[in-house]
This record gives sequence, structure tokens and C-alpha cells, in this order.
Amino acid sequence: MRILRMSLAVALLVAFWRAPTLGQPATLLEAPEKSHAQASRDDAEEGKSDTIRAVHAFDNPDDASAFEAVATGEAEKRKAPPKIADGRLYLLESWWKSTASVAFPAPTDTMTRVVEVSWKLAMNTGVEGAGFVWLNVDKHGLSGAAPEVEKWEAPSVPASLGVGFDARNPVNRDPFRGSGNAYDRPQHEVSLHWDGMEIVKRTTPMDFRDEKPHNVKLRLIFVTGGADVSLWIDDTAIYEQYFIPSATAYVGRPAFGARNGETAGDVWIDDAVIGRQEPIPAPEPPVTIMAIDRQLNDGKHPKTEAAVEFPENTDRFARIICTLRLDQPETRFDPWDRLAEINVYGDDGERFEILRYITPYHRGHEWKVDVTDFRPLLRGERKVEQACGTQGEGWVVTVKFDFYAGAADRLAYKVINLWSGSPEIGNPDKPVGDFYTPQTASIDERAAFAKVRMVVTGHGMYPNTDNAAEFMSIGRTLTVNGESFRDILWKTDNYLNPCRPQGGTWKYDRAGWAPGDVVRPWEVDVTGLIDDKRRLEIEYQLDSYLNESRGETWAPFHKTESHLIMYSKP
Ligand SMILES: [Ca+2]
Ligand SMILES: [Ca+2]
Repeated sequence: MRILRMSLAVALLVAFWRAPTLGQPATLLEAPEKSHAQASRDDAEEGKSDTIRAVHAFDNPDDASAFEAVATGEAEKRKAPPKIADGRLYLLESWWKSTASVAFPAPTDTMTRVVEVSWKLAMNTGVEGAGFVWLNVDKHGLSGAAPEVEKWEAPSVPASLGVGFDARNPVNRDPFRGSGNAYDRPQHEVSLHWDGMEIVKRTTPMDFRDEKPHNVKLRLIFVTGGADVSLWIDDTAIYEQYFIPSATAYVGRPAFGARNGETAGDVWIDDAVIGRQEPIPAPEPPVTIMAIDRQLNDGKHPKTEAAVEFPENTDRFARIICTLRLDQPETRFDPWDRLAEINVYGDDGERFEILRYITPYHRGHEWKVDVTDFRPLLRGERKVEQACGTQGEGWVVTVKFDFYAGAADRLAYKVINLWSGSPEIGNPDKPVGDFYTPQTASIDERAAFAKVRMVVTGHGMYPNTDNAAEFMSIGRTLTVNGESFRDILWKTDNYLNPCRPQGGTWKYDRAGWAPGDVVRPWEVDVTGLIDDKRRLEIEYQLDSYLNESRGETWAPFHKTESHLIMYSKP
């Protein structure tokens, strides 16, 4: 009965949706010059040679022979697969609990460095969202239907890059588990996916469910050790060269899909243009160094040390990716978010934190992190240490490093620790300035580039004034040779953490970190500030804060590791 009522409602919606009152601006609906599905070599395109283009205008019902369509759920029962009508491709009609997809064959098996895909995307209220996947032909074949994707608004597909357009992220005030949108933030987000996992998710300025066609442009540039992904919607950049570790070059083919859940809406696309540029040979597989292989980290094992044999000479490697994986121990996961770190020791025993992470509440996850900046430390025989002060159950920890050969435009050759420690904040008897004392670094002639990297996370909470430091945002200033840079130590996208949901208060904004995430550094390129004496004066200042509940509880502190990285030209 419920289904029947829903169907009547959606039938009305379809009628409304198809009505001419929809009125898209003509400029957005202009068909590309090539009006039929075709693949061509378009040497004139913006002066770039060897561009391989496929254009799908969906103006002719015969164009349906270009793709393989699949529908599931109600859409399948009602015989409503994707179809061409009104000069568009209707991916999904208003049937609830349905998915639909179209996949195109690969017009070429040429591997290219650049892939650019543009299309128009329109949806209306009721839709969960839509997605695009650049299907890896090694895994998913040169032709045929798209693999089964449960949530097209979050298309995580093995060995393939995906983009999700999530149109609905309802408010959920449950402090634990549940969807994450506790603060009632806008419900339109774009996520990037690689090899079966969501990597990142961001809000966008535009609501997709406004029935208007939005111009989407996706550019994949395969680089050493991964892919730089850029995405624009209506000329607004949502991602600009966002690096996805280990997503190295592959031959792909396009698939589009959409999903309706408990409510139903329509999704259509038009004018899909798929361009490939710059043929390249297949990339060399990485050299993998296992550092910590499934070691238990629990109350009795707070630390794992490993003697690791890294390559003696790392000059030919342009990228080093660290994979951190937390699996369930034989008992159960630790229920808490714990501070954890991965350190590497220098020749003289100096400790360098190369990665800090906060464990997820009651679950595992895997992260891939670019640690190329630590190249000078990741060679020869080294002590690698993973430490996490859990008190009961824990995780099974795996840490490995992938070295990718390729050309680099800069090579890190020196890492200097700046400030390292956990200063209390808000206590006039222990001014934080006594910890963050000005540092002077001399920059040798070899340095062509330099970067300051701050890894700071705030801990401690009520009754500290303003719930410091975990739940208090605070401004900070980095000053290098007199030039100041500002940042706010406050992370507001925790509710979009790909490691979700978790069995704890994972969704709330925090001071520079998220439960179930690696800590992202604040990085400032200071190359242009190196003075005539080849020196850098580096200062770090926190905005003023007074904790009026001193002595009542654990003092608020800012756990700090910071580095100056020097690079040479190759
Ligand atoms: Ca069209
Ligand atoms: Ca959603």
C-alpha cells in the first residue's frame, strides 16, 4: 500500500518534472558541435595534439546503443532503465529504493596522463544523489555494464576513481553513530573515491536538487604515486589538484549512476564529453617496504618498534606513500579516540614524528598519506616506532611504505625539528610563549625551496574555560622573516570524515583533528622569504586565551610537532 501511494506521488512528480516550466537557460543546453556519440582525434582542441574525444549528446534515441544500462529495485520492477528522451539521458526516474547506471565501452586502450570528463547533471528533490566512476578496464573489462554500486552518491569501486554527488545528508543530533550532520549544515557534498574507499568529502556552494542542469568538469592528472583530481561545478572549483595517493595511471572508461532511497526524484545527464590526452606507458609498480606487519597495539603493547631496511638510495623515487591500517584484534576494538603517532629516528637518535593519528571510536580504517617530505629520513636502516597510549583493548596495526619511481620537481634533503612537545595553554604561570620560542635556521646553498609544517592538536576539555583545548577554536600566527601567516586551529569537516560512523562523538568540530583520521599539517611555503644571509627567523604565536579553571582538571594542551623541510632541485 505504501509503495502504491509513493508511486502515485512520484508519477505526479515526473509529470511536473517533465513539464516545460522547468526552463533551463538555453546556453546550458546547447549541444556540442558533434551531435552524435562518436570518438575522434581532435588535434585542433586548444592546440593540444593527440586528444582522444568521445562526445555523447543523447539527442538521438539510437545513441542508446553506445552504453549498457542497468536498473535495480523499483526502477527495475517498473521497467524504467536509463533512457534517452527529450535530447537527454534520463538516468533515474522517480521510483524509490532504486539505482540506475550506464557504462560506456573504452574507445581506446591507450593509457593517458590526463583524462577530462565534462557533463551536465540535473536532479530534483527526493534524490539521494548521483555519481561518476572512471572504471579501470583491467578490473572491469573494456565494455559491459557498470559493476554493482550500492550507493551511487558515494561510488566506491575497486581499482577505480569515483566522484559522488551526495544531495541529501539529513540532520542527526544523535551524538554517537548515525549520520554526521549534527550542526544542520548544507546538504550538498562532493566526495572522491579510490579503490573501494571514500577518500575525502566536501560541501559545495550549490544545491544539486534545484532541477537545474549543473556543468560538471572532472580532470584527472596521473602523477608519480597517485592522481591529482580537480573538479568544477558551474566553474566553481570544489577540488583543485587534490592528490589521491596510489591512484596511479590506468586505462579507464566512464560510468554514470544515481540512487533514490526512501524518497524518489529524477536524475538526468546530457552532453557528456570524455577527453584523453598525453599517452604514457604503464607506471612502474612501487617498491613496498613493510615496517610494522599486523602488530597488536593494546594496553599491554603501547608501542611497537621496528628496524626497517629502506632503500639506500632514494633519488629515483619521487613519491613515498605511507599506508596505515587498523584492524580488529581478537578481543574487540578500543572504544575510545586515542592519540597515536608514527616516528622515525635520525642517525643520532633524534625522533621525528612523520604521522600523527587519532584512533576511531570502536572501529578500524585504512589511510594512505604522502610522506615524501621525510625522504631524507626514510633511507637505509632506520628505527620506526608506532605508539598509542591505549589502556585496554586496541587495534592490530600495519604500517608500510610505497616508494614510487618518477621525476620530481623538488627533492627534500633535510628535515629540522622546530618545536616538539605539549605546552599547556591558558596558564599565565607557564606562558605558552616560553615553549614557542623564536627559531633561527640557516639555509644552505643547496636549498631551492623551503616549507614550514605545523602539526598541532588541542586536547583537554570542560571545566577548562571554553572547553579548551579539544573543543575551542583559536587563532595562530606563523611569522617568517617578518612575514605573517594566519590560521585558525579548528577542524569543521569531521562530520564528513570517510571513517564514519563511529561509536562515539566523532562528528563534532575539534581543535585541529578528527577521531578516526590522520592529522593534516598546516603547511606554509617559505621559499620566497629566505634572506640574503640565507637565514629564516621563525615565530609561532597563539591568540590570547586564559583558562580560569586552572587546577580543577587536566590542563588544556596543544600537542605540537613542527618541521622545516629543505628541498633541492633534482
Ligand atoms: Ca542533448
Ligand atoms: Ca547522503
